[in-house]
Amino acid sequence: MPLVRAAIAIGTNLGDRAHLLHAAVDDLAALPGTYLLAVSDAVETAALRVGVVEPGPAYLNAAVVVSTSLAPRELLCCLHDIEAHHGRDRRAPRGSARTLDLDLLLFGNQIIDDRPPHAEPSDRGGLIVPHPHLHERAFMLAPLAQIAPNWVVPGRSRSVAELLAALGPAT
Ligand code: A4P
Ligand code: MG
Repeated sequence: MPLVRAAIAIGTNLGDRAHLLHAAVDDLAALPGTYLLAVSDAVETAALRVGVVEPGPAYLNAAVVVSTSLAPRELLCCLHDIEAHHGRDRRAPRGSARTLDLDLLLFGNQIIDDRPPHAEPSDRGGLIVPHPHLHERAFMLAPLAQIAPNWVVPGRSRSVAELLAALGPAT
């Protein structure tokens, strides 16, 4: 596989957040065929409510850009392995506090949707890239804009910095 640039979001709001964030960056850098290109600052953000669970403690969020020879699905599996290694409990309801959440935001200029046919947008499983909420979440866009402001988000024809600027102040 040729090297492709990929953007990954890190979120943590349970446990030793700063340690978890740094450990996740180290683990990403150690993935096979993967090279760390840039890491954003960690930003503290109020928990955004997702699903039916009440928002928990504040998050530390960050973004990382890597160059990788992994295929998108392989990379997602690696992200899940890193989450599990750091105590992520996947049985918890969606939106629950989590030690570590690693989301694949962008993979080159690719648009990917490998969910099974007839899946609802809210169904778990499968891979969707660009991440379906990237364009509307400041906690994803702001760290990524620090390190990759000019990356044009496929399907939206706007850069990360432009999408961030278009968000209202309440997001
Ligand atoms: N999946 C599909 N596409 C992707 C992708 N591009 N990247 C699938 C990662 N995963 C992807 O994710 C659910 C399923 O999405 C996976 O099985 C994968 O195959 P998950 O990580 O298992 O579950 P989750 O994180 O609880 O659900 P989800 O939908 O990722 O939750 P959200 O919407 O990401 O909410 N507030 C602040 N301030 N900062 C945060 O980081 N995060 C959340 C998590 C809520 N509020 C937050 C933050
Ligand atoms: Mg996730």
